[in-house]
Amino acid sequence: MTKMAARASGGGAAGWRLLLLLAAAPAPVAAGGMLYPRETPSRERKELGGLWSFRADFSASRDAGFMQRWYRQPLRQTGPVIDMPVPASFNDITQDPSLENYIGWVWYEKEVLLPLRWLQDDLNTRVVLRFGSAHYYSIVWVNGVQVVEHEGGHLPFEADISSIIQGSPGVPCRITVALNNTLTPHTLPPGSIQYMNDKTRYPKNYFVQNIRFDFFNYAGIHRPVVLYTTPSVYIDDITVTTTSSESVAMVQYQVSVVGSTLYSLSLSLHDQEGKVVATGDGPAGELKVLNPNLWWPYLMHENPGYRYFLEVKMQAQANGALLEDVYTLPVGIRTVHVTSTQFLINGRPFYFHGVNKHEDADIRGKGLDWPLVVKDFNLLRWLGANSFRTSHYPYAEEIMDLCDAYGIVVIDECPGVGIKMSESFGNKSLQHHLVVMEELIRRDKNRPSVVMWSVANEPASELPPAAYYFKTVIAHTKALDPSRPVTFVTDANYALDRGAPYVDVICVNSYFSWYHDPGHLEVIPLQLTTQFENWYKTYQKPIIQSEYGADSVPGLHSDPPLMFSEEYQKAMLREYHSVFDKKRKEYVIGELIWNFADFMTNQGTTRVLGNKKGIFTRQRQPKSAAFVLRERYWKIANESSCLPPIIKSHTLFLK
Ligand code: BDP
Repeated sequence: MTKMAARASGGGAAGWRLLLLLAAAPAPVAAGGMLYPRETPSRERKELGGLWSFRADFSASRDAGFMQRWYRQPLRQTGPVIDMPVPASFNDITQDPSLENYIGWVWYEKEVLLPLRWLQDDLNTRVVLRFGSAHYYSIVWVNGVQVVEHEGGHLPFEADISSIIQGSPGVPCRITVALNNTLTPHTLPPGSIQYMNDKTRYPKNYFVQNIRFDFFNYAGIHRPVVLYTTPSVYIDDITVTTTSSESVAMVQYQVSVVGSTLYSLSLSLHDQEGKVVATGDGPAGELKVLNPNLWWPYLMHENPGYRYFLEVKMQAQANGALLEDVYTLPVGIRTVHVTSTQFLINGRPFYFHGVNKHEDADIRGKGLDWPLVVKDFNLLRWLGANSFRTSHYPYAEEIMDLCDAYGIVVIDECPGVGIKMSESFGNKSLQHHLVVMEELIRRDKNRPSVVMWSVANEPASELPPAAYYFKTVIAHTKALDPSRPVTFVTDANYALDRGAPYVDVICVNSYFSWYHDPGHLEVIPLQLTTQFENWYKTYQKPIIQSEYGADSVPGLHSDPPLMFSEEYQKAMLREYHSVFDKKRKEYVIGELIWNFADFMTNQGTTRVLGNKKGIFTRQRQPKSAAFVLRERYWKIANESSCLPPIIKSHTLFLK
């Protein structure tokens, strides 16, 4: 849909080399666990956020950093560096337009002094360097030694650096990161570099990066970087699933330990008061919880987001010492089922009244920012939203933690957005997509808030190879996690979509009166009704309106409503809502507005400093549409027949 023109001093053969580095890299495999680094009696954590040294490689081939091995010395000795905040995107931090639109390798560096005790008992302490995410392709060195390489911008990766840092107490350890934001037809999301060789129209060495998705391709170290420790024999992964009836719940667990085969495991499940409600031992088993407090979505129960805490203790003999590792995992007990007309959470019909979001804000771009995160959750709850989709990539673990804690239901989407080119449906892309799903599920599998996986947004699912592609990705996802339904979000014609046969829930986007019949609000009732009926007739699966929306420029008014005015956005909502209200009595199970807030996109003739379909501005102030939606969501929450009787009358839900 949109294209980004990026000026750079590379191009032609130079640009080719820039891509070559990506192509030569080994495909990552999602092996082992990826537990969130929590402090426990056996684990310490050191935050590496703050200012890092930064240098973009402006050399013609973008490969000076590799040619001159910038990782072998302090970055400042290789040339000029600037301060760069972490976490943050680098694009909007300076006044330099060439950095804003930069494509290629950038370099980050941080020097860290490690606590002496991490270095003393070298055989028994394991030190791990973990990145919450960095966009898009990362190579990491510690003291000049490469420790990890990772493809993909929205998921964590880590490296055991114990052996590299041993024996140098008092000497800072130097962490160097090379990061490349180039997208190719086989990355997720895909993109392509286009060289402009017509010398009469473009300067020498000119190239652009084309993308087929509608948000700015922010790059940088976007999420927290931490060092954490474990004993050398450690709990590597925990997998929990739950089943329940009214009076009893079962928590099935699996624990994997790395570093020794001789260990013992004991588990205890604590309620929110700290009381032990069940115990177990061994690497796999089942815990029985009597009269469980179930995990309920926000607005479906007076105490939503109830989490137990599973304390896992491991003991092992190693190197003549008794090692103990402890990890505490929050656990929500809930079930999810899909019928041909309903989405059931704990056996009760759940109606998604929520939003689509982006990780996006002024200055920090896609960098995790606590004030913004907490503000957004306060706005969601003010709005009466019970759910969101992580359009169009996995969000930060810190955000997902709050969804678990507040009972905000999540459709967890991978970065499969803009899969439009036929080359992006080949085996290379498919294999990478499978790995990304492995990484996503490994990270989020234990989260009660995650009720469904979305493997893509608006792919060209009418193309012939899409059938095999989505059949394979969805089957793989279900094999990795049989406990959750799987979908992808479509804007294809119901009769032509080749991926829809494999999904559990139909998620459909439409922009009647906006991209189709612009200005004609009166066509919405007929077109939307037809849309729902066609999809349902074809598949007999429940349907979520996963996007609908209209741009509005805050403060622009027009009555009668004209496009881009606040009134038009409101009027569009009302037309859609009247159809939702009819169809939710049948098989429509949700409505997610596009979008929660305005967000940055590439420049283009249809974007005025970004996409303005937010019901909040980019600075999180409400437009008129936010009040319409708020009224509606609270009404649904209070009156919906899907709520248990106790909730319907509960004053807690008064705004
Ligand atoms: C939809 C896309 C979304 C866009 C939106 C729009 O899924 O990413 O931002 O259109 O154009 O098709 O506003």
